Amino acid sequence: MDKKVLTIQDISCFGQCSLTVALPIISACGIETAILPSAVLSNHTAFSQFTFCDLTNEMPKVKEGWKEQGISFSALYTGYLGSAKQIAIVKDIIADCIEKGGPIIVDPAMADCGKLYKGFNSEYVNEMKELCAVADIILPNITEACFMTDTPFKTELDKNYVEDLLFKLANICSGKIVLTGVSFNPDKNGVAVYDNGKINYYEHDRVGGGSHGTGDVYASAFVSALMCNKDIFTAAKIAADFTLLCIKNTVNHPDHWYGVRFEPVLKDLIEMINK
Ligand code: PXL
Repeated sequence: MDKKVLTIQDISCFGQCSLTVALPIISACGIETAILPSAVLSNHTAFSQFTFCDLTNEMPKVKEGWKEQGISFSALYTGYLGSAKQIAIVKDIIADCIEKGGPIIVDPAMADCGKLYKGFNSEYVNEMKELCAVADIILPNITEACFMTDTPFKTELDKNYVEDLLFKLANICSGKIVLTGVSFNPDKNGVAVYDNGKINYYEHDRVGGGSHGTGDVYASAFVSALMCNKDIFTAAKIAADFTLLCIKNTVNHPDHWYGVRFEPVLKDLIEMINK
């Protein structure tokens, strides 16, 4: 049977993040993608204003409907969740709708640049740690890793700091870790992959001064590559190369500050995955 991924995150109607990024990217890579929206926003929360319709109460009804009809998925990928209460609901979905052994991939999308996104607090961080505990793979950025491990956030990183973060995360989550935004030099960016006590790094050029929505593009490309049978380090590397291509395709468009122009380079992702 074909693989089916379920992704749970918000719909920001405008702004190229969460589901409006995950659905096109994973589908374009040939993987059937089902969605469960956690909230509907007019646009993401980096804009000065946004509407927010919380779908927490709808989610258990959707899950029950799927359970009754025997609908299940081969993998789960979660991103931005609308409330701390949703984390318990996601755990029920894992129990009832994800096939045994299907990878649970959690992007604890809640913070960046040393700060939590608007609307999140320490209760949400604690609940997110609980979700990471049941994940097979987590994809935090440095800020999220700091919040989850009570580590002071730093902008200048060294290997000791990164490895300390990874070992602390490994105490919270029994799975593998792909830590993003690992940069030891202002001209470079990269990822560190923790797998059973071993750490591997992938470094690439840094372009531009930071873009919105790249965490979601990264996680979606990672899930796509993983579902196409790439190993975790190769998937992490492909996702980094694709995200960099998206950033290169956006830096000369200052009006496009809210997300990255990923659509014209989707074909490059498909090529990298099929190589
Ligand atoms: O890209 C992460 C993200 C997802 N969803 C919403 C957001 C953000 C980041 O700001 O606000 C609603």
